Amino acid sequence: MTLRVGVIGTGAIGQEHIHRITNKLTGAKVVAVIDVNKEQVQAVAEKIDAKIYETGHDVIKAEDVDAIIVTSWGPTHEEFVLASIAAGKPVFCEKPLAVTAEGCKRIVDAEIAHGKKLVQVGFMRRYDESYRLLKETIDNQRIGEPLIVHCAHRNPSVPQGLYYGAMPIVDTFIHEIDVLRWLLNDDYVSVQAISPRKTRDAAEDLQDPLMVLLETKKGIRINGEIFVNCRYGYDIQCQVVGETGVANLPEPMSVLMRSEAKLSTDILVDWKKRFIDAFDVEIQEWINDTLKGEVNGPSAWDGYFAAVTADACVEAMEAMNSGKIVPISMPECPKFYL
Ligand code: NAI
Ligand code: NAD
Ligand code: ISE
Repeated sequence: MTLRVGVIGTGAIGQEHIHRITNKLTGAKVVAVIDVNKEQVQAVAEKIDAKIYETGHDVIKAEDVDAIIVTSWGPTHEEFVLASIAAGKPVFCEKPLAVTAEGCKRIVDAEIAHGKKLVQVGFMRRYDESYRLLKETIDNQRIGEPLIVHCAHRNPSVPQGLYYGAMPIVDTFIHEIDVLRWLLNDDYVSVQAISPRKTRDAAEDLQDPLMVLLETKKGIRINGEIFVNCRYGYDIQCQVVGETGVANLPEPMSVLMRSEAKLSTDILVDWKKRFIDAFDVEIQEWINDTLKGEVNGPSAWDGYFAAVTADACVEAMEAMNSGKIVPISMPECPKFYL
């Protein structure tokens, strides 16, 4: 059986997912697309022979669409995920699940009321081989109990005018928020934020770089750096300091060169390439699970947890350098998601 997929939002990542479903993965076909940018969606639809709809809601309602992928702009996610649940259709939603914790909670409540899991969130780092190796190292106690995590999320640049305010947290650091909770098998209890000297390349309305200090239930301290105009590359770093050793996230594979009096390796510059294999595994597993009527990837609850943490990080960011420690508290995870 082939899963007939409708994609809402054919921008950068929408096109990436359509390409992988059409050319690399098995078991699914993109039959419906929609984007508010009509020229762009037209060009995408022609390449894959998919039908173009007027709105995201028309895609969700279409009888020949079995499952939905939401890759539109973040603030539209909640509306399309809620409509997919109302239609009883499985939905894969890129991060963030919704732009506020309240929005995520509405999705959690709707899914529980529906009575069956339908929602998966695009936290693809859990599918990345290097993060999986790091998790195995921690789970097998090869560095004892983890005590400290140093991590960095660096982008070469961000689009001027389109990336501002709280986006370093809600759009970028949200990946660390999810993956570190999974990696450490722990939950967060508090956060504070610090602004280092600002780079000259950052827009006026953006604190870049930014540092957040998270504390977990087990007392692990996480020192997170978000630097989205670092210029030199797309660089994701994670170092876990344990009782008996230190474990580092493996670097992406690159040829070790001896040339022009230098010993060097390349650094990637594009997020699409850094996590290309993780995205493939993530979407293939989503297709396979959806065909079986299951959801096994990051859930709406994970999306909600990330959003509650992100909200606290934003509150801490707004009180930057004041020493304010913002508590992070979550209700008990409902049985539905255990
Ligand atoms: P983008 O701006 O390239 O694409 C978004 C598309 O959504 C645009 O084409 C826009 O016209 C369309 N759109 C917006 N509102 C719409 C609506 N109401 N109905 C239909 N189409 C609508 O953005 P990009 O980079 O593709 O990001 C999209 C989402 O994917 C974001 O939520 C982002 O956070 C997430 N993302 C996830 C990544 C990951 O690493 N998992 C990487 C990049 C993006
Ligand atoms: P993008 O701006 O390139 O694409 C978004 C598209 O959504 C645009 O084409 C826009 O026209 C369309 N759109 C906006 N509102 C719409 C609506 N109401 N109906 C239909 N289409 C609509 O952005 P992107 O980089 O592709 O990011 C999209 C989402 O994917 C974001 O939520 C982003 O956070 C997420 N993302 C995740 C990762 C990741 O690493 N997992 C990477 C990139 C983006
Ligand atoms: C983007 O939306 C992503 O999800 C990328 O993974 C991240 O590195 C980037 O900062 C975000 O804007």
